[in-house]
Amino acid sequence: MEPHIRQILAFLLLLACLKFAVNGGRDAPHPNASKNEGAPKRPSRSSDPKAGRCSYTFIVPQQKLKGALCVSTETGRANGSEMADLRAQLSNQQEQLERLRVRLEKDSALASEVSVLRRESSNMNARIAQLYAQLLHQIINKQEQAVEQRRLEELLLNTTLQVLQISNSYREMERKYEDLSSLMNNQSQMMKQLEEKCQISLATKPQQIDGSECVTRKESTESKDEVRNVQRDQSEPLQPKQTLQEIHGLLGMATDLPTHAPFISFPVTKSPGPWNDCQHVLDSEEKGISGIYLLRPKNSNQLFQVWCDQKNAQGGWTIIQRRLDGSVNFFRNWEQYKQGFGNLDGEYWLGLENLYWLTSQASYKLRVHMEDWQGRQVFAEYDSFYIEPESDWYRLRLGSYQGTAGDSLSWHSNKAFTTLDRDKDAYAGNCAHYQKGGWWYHMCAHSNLNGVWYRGGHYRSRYQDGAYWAEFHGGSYSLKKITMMVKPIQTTDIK
Ligand SMILES: [Ca+2]
Repeated sequence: MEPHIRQILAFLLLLACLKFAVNGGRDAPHPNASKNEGAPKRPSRSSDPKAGRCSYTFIVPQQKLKGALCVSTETGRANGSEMADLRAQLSNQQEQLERLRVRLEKDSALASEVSVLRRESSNMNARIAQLYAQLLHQIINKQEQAVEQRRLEELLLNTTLQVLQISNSYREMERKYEDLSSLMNNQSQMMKQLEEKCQISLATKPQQIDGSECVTRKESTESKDEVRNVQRDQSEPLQPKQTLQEIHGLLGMATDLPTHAPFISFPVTKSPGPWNDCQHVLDSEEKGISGIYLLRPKNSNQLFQVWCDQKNAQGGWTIIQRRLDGSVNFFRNWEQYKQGFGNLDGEYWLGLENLYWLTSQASYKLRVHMEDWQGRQVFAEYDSFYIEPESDWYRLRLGSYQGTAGDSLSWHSNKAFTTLDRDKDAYAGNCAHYQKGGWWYHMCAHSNLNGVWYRGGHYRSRYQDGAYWAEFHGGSYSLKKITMMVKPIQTTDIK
């Protein structure tokens, strides 16, 4: 038992004793009561003159009692100092009780604070759970972003690899181009050496030269024709006084040259010519053989070479323009379109001046043969075709259309020829600048057969500058093969 509780119990016992003492034992039962009634009875408050002696015994714990313990009421009354002590103790006990009560109140305040803290703790837990969920969400997002970033990195890597491959291919093509250029230069030098040898042999042994080798300068000067030769693309112009017959002879001597050279090819005919046109050749003993022939239109001094097509559409066709591999640049000036350019066995433009003289000697028809990148072939034929002289800017005159390609040239009939440096079209600007070619532009073109040769057909460009025929695949489709050819109108053509 706690000491203070024991003290309290002792105090209460003492207090009861004191009360008894103060009452003077008046409440004590009469000694004879048990004899009279035989049962205990609550003592009455009547005063007893015989009272004054202690008739109760108090047992105080933790004390060894010896005999009866008597408390004299008189003694209690007389002992005031003890009362004072008891009051002081009572006061102390009350103060202790008061302190206990205060402490108890403090404890209850602490309990309420603990409760508040518990609620706050619960709120904090909820908040922490919410933050944890947010953090988890952010982590998941970051993982997704990391996956996306890895995917983009892989894409970038693949693109870089492709660029490198393209770059390597480009370098390889450049190297091949350089090889071919050097081969071409070597063969040009070889040709020059052969020409010099021929001239020396002509000077020393003119009597031994026959038609199969060098044609004598005497024969060449007799013709007094200025040769208008279709020059090889990006090659040096030939000497103007050197006749084509001389070249034929030189080529005859040059049979030991490498035959696989891609840029060099020579006339396949042995016919000396000159012929009026390819129909003239067809009507002669050379019929049926397509190749390069020497022409000189009637009533002209114009001497030039062309490719004769003796196979397609009954033959007799003089090729005036051809596209097939994009090897020749057709974005040229007026003078080059006038004189002609390209390779006779490949892509070339005959030249407006040659074309003028050619179509002046008779009535000609024009046939345009085209092939797309899927191998589909079509043609457009005009039953009349000629051009005006240079004084009228080689104006186009065209007859009626027939064919399978659709008519994309009649719109250009009666229009002057336009190049980058000579604007004769009806458009405010220069159509040749936008279409990147030379043509009988109007405002500007339904056909642009001298435009840029784009590989693959459909092309992307700022302007419609491909080699197109609008009625066949439209203006955004660059054709694969194009041939423009003329042939004199024969009596069988007239219906
Ligand atoms: Ca113009």
